[in-house]
Amino acid sequence: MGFRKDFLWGGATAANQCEGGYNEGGRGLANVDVVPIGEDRFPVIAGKKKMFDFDDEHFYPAKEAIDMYHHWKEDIKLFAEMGFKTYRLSLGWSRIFPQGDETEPNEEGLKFYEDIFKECKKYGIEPLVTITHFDCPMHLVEKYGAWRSRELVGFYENLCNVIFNRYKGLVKYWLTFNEINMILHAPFMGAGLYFEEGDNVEQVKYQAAHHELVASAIATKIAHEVDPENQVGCMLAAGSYYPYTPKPEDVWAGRQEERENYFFIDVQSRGEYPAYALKEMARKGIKVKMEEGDKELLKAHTVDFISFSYYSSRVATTDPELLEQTAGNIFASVKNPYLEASEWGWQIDPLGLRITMNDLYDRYQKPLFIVENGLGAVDTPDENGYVEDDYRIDYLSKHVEAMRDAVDQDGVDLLGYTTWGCIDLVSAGTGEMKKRYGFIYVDRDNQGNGTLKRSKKKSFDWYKKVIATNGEDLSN
Ligand code: P53
Repeated sequence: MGFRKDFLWGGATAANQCEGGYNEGGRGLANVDVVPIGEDRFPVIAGKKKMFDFDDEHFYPAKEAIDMYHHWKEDIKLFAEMGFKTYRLSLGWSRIFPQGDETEPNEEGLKFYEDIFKECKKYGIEPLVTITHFDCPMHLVEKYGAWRSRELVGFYENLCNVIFNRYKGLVKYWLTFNEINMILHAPFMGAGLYFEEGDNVEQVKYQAAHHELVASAIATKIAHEVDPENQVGCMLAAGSYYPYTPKPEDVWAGRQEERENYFFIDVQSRGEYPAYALKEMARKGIKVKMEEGDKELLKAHTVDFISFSYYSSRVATTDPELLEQTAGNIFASVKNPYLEASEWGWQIDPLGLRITMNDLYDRYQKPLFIVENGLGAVDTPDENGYVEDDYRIDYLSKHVEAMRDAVDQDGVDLLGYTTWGCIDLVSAGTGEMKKRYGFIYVDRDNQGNGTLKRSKKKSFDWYKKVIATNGEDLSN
């Protein structure tokens, strides 16, 4: 009983939210650099706000972030001390291809990640690598319109050829696109997309999504060719929908919301556009342009496992305007009256994780990997940087328990669990430092002040014990 013997316990980060060093080592500028702190950080609306560079009025947290660019050795040592079996990180595309469309990669960027992977191996930590976590070189955004252009597929393919060959033997677990469904909800952050006046926004989004899906299949193909040991996963921003009432219309509304997200995973895991998506696109007049061979490619190179992030369940209804909404601009949904919420209004639902796991496992019958889960909270450190974060321990222990139930009681095949932001980092949704997820506190505030000193929170020792007992002892 319990988790598999080789269960991959660990933590997760993303390059743009922790590395900093935005102009070091020959790195090029990326979409994720030029979004300032604030709820309204993404220029989504046509013609409104277009941020292609820095300005003097705003603070850009990704520039320095928590400066992992210079602290990675110390940080990995702390992960090892907790007993991490895996560490999920992402590659900064513009470190390896500063412009994105070069033929030759930037050696300094490649070497940076190679050193990190070697350091992980030293401690027996298996790297889990997200090839792109929301980032796209700014040059590709400006010159090609990012993923709206088919040419991005080729540039991504170049990146994949380089990294799979270079990191062969060092990295085995790969994720192609972080939260691939985010392209619909936050297109600039998710895929570097922006819209001009007169654009058919839905058309552009689904065309870009198609390019990402093809790129993902190509990545899977190359990964398997270069090293049959490679395991490639898709990555979904998950969280099942509950109908607000038993009214059939509410149930139906939930089904439709889920399909919008499942669409991506259906293609990546089953290898074809699902019937409901084809019908929906036809109804909306969306015509996805495919090239010869695309369909065969998608069919032949499906993913090995399904990874996802889970923070909350969601609620669907036919008349959302009559009901209170949750906070958070990206995945706001109707408020569930039975659930508590975090300080940022994200509703807390451990059983929802078990439900989500069952939904995904029933649908795809492939191993699952939970690659993000956690509580964003305000931490108040004492003079030594120690944080008594019982609220975080409470959140995580309940979620681990629910995931254990999914494994033990329901028979879900789960490869591993990496908590989000195992070390405090910049929030993707708001750009704040104040919204912390870590077991490790980082002395830095929203304005960029602080010593960047790392210190252990109470949850550090808690997680260490959870890992040591393979999830048996969750007590605080
Ligand atoms: P933050 C929204 C909803 C679900 C997942 O989010 C999300 C978002 C983006 O805000 O993104 C993932 O930092 C993402 C991470 C992100 C994390 O969730 O807004 O993969 O990059 O940091 C948590 O609290």
